[in-house]
Amino acid sequence: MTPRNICRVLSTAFVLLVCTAALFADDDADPAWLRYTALEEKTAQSYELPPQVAILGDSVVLRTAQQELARGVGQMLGRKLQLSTRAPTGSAIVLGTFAELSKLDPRLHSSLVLGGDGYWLKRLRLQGHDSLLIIGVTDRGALYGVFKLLSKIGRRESVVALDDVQQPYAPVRWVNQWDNLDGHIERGYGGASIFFANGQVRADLSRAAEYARLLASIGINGCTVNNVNADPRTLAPSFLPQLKRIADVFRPWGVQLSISVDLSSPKALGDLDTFDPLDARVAEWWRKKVDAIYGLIPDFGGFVVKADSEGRAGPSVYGRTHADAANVIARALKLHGGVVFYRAFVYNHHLDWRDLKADRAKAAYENFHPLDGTFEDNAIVQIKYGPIDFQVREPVSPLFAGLQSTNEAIELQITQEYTGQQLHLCFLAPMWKEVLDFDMHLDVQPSSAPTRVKDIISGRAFHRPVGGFAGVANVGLDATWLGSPMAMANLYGFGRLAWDPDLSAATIIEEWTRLTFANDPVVVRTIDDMQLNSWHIYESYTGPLGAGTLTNIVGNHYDPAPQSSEENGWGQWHRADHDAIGMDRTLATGTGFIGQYPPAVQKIYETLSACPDELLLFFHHVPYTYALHSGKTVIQNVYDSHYQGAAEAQGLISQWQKLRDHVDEKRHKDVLARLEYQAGQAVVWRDVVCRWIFDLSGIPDKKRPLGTCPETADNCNH
Ligand code: GCV
Repeated sequence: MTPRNICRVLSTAFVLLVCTAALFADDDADPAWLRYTALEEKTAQSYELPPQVAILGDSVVLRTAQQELARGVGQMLGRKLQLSTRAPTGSAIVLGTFAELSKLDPRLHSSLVLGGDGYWLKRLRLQGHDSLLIIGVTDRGALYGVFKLLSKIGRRESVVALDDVQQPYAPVRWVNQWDNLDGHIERGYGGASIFFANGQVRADLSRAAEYARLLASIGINGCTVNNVNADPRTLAPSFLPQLKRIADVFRPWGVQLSISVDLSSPKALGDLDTFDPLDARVAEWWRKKVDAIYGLIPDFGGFVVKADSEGRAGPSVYGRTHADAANVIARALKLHGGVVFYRAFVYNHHLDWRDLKADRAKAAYENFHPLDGTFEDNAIVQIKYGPIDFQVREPVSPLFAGLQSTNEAIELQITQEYTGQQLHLCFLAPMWKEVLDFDMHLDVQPSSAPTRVKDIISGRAFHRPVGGFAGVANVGLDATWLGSPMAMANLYGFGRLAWDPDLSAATIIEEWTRLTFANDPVVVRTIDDMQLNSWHIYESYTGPLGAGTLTNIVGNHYDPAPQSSEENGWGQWHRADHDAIGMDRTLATGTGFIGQYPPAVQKIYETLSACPDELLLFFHHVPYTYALHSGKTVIQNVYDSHYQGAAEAQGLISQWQKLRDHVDEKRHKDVLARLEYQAGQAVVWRDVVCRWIFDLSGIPDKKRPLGTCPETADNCNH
C-alpha cells in the first residue's frame, strides 16, 4: 500500500468511525452480553422450566435476582414466570441462601459449596415437586446463580440435569474507574463519566445502575468510582450524600461502592495542618471520616490509595512508610469491615537515564518487599501485573512473590491504554492468563505444588484472609461502554477470570461471543479466532521481544514513537543504540532487577540461553545480530514481525467481512470501520518502527526494501 493510499484509507475509516459512533451515541446503552436474544421457537419450547420463581427471603439482592430471572426467561423463552415470595407448594424455581433452603430440605446444606459468594444450581425433586434450585452462600451468590442460569440458556446449554457448583477463586473482584469529578475519565476511551459531571455526582445514575448489573453478571463485587489520582473533595462532607446515591444504585446488584482517596486529605480539606499517618489527630480524622461514610453507606467497600507516585502526596513527606500510610486508614475501616487497597505503583519518574544501574522496574519491590508483614490484615497491596506499566508484554511483577505475609491484589487494565485504546482489537485475556498462571516457584507445602500468581493473589498460597483482582475498566457514557463493542470482551474476560482464573481464554471468548453476537457457528468460530489472535497481532506490529509497546510514552500512549522512551526520567527505556538494543537487567552485568525474583525464576531470565525470546529485550541488551531461539536475528525478527502483524491486521478485515450476513448491520459496520482503521494504523506502526530501527542500526531488512512512508517517517524522531 502506498503512503497516499494509507492516508486515504485512514481518513475514510475515521469518517466511518465517527459516523458509526454517532449512530451508537443516539441510542440507549448497549446490553453487551446481557442481550437475552429470543431463542427460535422450537428451541425455546425445549426448555422445560417450572412456571414460577419463588424467593426465600426479602433482601433487595434476592428481589433483583428474581426480577432478572423473570426478565431473562421472558425475553429468551417468551414465558412469563409467576413471582412468589413464599415457600413453593408446587413445581418452582427456588431462589435463596443455603440457610433458607436447608429449612425446606436438610440435604441442602452450605458445606456443599465452600463459601464466598458461591452458589449451586441444582435440579431435583423438592417436597415431591420438580424444582430448579438456585442456592447462594449469600444473597449475592444467588444473584450470580441467576446470571449463570440465564447465560446457559443464552448459549443454548441444556438445563435438564442441572448440577453446577460454583465458587469464586478470590474474595476481591473489583473494578476501578479512573473518573474525575469533572466527568473526564483518565485513560478512558468510552466517553464521559457515568458517575460524575461538573464536580458533582450526576443527577441521572441510570447508566451507573446498568453498569452494576453488567458487573454483577460476571461476578464483580466492588467498584471504585473515582480516579486514583484522587480529588480530596471526594471526602468533603457535602459530597458524601452524593456518593450515597451511587451506592444506592449499586446495592441491588451486590456491588460495593469504594472510592479512591488522597492521602493528604486530612490537610487538603482544611481540617488539619498535617497528614502524617503517625499523628494521632490524623488517625482520628480518618476514623471520623470513615464513621461518617458508613453512617450513610453501611455496605461501603473501602478505599484505594495512590501515594508517592507520579506527583501524588505520600508518607515520604513525613519520613513514614507505605505501611504506616495504609494502616492508619485500614484501622479506621476495620471497625466497619472495609478494606484499603494501597497501590504498589510507586516509582521515581525523575530517574537518571545515563545511569546504567537505574531501573524503574525495581521500584515496587524495593518499596514494598521490606514492609512485608507490617500491613494490617484489611490492607491489600494492589500490584500492576508487570513491573513497568501495562505494556503489551512484561514479565510478571516480582513483588507478587515478595509479599508472603501481606494481602495482595493484581491490577489488570481493561481499558486499553497501551494496547490500542479500543481502536485496535486486542483481547487481553490470553495475556492475563499467562500472568495468572506464571509459577513463581516458591516454597510452599506440598513442595511440589506450583505457586502461580493466581494462587498468591487469591490468598491461597500463603493463607491470607483477603486478596484478589482489581481491573481498571474506565467505561463511559458511550452506548458501547468502552467505545467499541469488541472491547467489551475484555471487561467480560476480566470478570470471568477473577471468578475462575482456571478458565481458558478460548472458553471465555466463546461464552462472550455467543452471548454478545450469536450462537451461529460461523459467528462463533470467526469472532473467537479474531479475538484470540488479536493480542499477538497487536504485539507484533508494536513492541517486539519485550521492548515495551514503543508508543509515545510522554504523550498519548497510542501513536508509534519508539524514541520517546529514551533519555528522560520516566524509565521506560529500551536503550537502543547503533549496535544493540534492550535493557540489561541481569545480576551479572545489569541493573540487578532479575535478583528480585525467586531463584528458580532468576534462572529462567538471567542467561540468554534460557530467556524466552518474547522477553529478551526486557532483560538483556543484545546486538541486533544476536540469534534468537527461533534462529532469526533480533533485527530480522523486528522487520518480519512488523510486516506479519500488519498483514494479519489486514486479515482481520476479511474475516469480519465474511460475517456481513450473520451480524446486525449496525455492529457490522462499526466493527468493520475500526478494523479498516486498525489495518491502516498497523502499516504506520510497521513503517515507523522498521525505519527507526534501520536508522539506528544501519542493518537493512534482508527480505524487503525499506518501507517509505514520508507522512509517518517523521514520527521516528518523536
Ligand atoms: C491514573 C499510568 C497512566 C496514568 C495512571 C497511572 C496509574 O502512568 O498513564 O494515567 O494514572 O499509570 O496507574 O496511577
